Amino acid sequence: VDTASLLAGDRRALARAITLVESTRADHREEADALLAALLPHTGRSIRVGVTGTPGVGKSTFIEAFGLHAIAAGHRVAVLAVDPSSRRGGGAILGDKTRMPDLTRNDRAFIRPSSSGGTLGGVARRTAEAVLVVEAAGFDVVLVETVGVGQSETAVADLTDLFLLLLQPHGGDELQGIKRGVMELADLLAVNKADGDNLARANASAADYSAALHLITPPDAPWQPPVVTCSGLTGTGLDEIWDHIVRHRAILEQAGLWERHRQGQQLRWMWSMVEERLLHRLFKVTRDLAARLEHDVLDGTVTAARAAEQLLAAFEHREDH
Ligand SMILES: Nc1nc2c(ncn2[C@@H]2O[C@H](COP(=O)(O)OP(=O)(O)OP(=O)(O)O)[C@@H](O)[C@H]2O)c(=O)[nH]1
Ligand SMILES: [Mg+2]
Repeated sequence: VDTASLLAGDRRALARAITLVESTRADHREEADALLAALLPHTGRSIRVGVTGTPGVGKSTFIEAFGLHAIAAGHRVAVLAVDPSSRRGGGAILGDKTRMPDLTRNDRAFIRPSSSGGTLGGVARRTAEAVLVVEAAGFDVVLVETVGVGQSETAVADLTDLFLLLLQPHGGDELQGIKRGVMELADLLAVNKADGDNLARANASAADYSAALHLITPPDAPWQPPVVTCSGLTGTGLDEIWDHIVRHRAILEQAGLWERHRQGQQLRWMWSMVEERLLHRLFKVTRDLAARLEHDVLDGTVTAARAAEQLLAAFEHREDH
């Protein structure tokens, strides 16, 4: 990959760079690490927004409308995705590009489907690196979409500055099976599809979510997550969402929390990579012993603690030689 072309915003260099950081081949990994090190001084200047919500809530429609909105305001927008269930050739969140036709065509936008294969941690790490690459290529708004399944929300919250939860207008008084944990991660909640016949329901839902949120947000937190209504279809509320994103950044910067938040994310990434690689190496050198010990623990002939100790001892012994 030609670093100069990438920094100049060349799309082919950009696509190639992302393919490189997504590769699981060992020789590619080395090349990717070198590239990322070279790009590092040119990264970090975007606003990173995570977008989640249950299937059908309107994420793709929203992201297209919001992306175009940001572009009209002078920004360059990259859309990435974390979807641990995606497979190459189908099923990916952004796999069907026609679902964001106008954004796809726009030369101030870059859309990349979720990388596939491996663990959620692996997919998320590759996306985190893709964020750095698009930033180096000059994109200053990065939207990371995720499906509302598994732990992918936590992973995306950990690689973005602000986490936006899209909600359905609901009918009765039930809060639509939204997991409390996901609400706790959200910095901004938007009841989507606030248009046409849905308008009254959307407003009522926003009031309900707002009340529920008051119960879980510490009253002294510098940022109180707002609940708004919007429509990806008509564009209602997109301005307000952008204003909240800007205000969120200003407030966190004032409180000295903006950089600290990103630094905390970097440290968690570092340790999660250490964990992943250490475990990988441990399995490699202790495979037979590990299988035997698992068996013994299941049989009840060795305690879990003993087995763990033996595994680590065997690992350390092998590493020393
Ligand atoms: N009324 C209304 N309908 C919408 C809006 N946004 C999306 N829809 C409709 O809702 C359906 C799902 O929209 P998508 O944007 O594909 O939703 P999604 O959350 O990306 O769905 P998945 O990718 O399947 O999880 C489509 O039929 C859209 O036309 C909106 O703002 N208002
Ligand atoms: Mg979608």
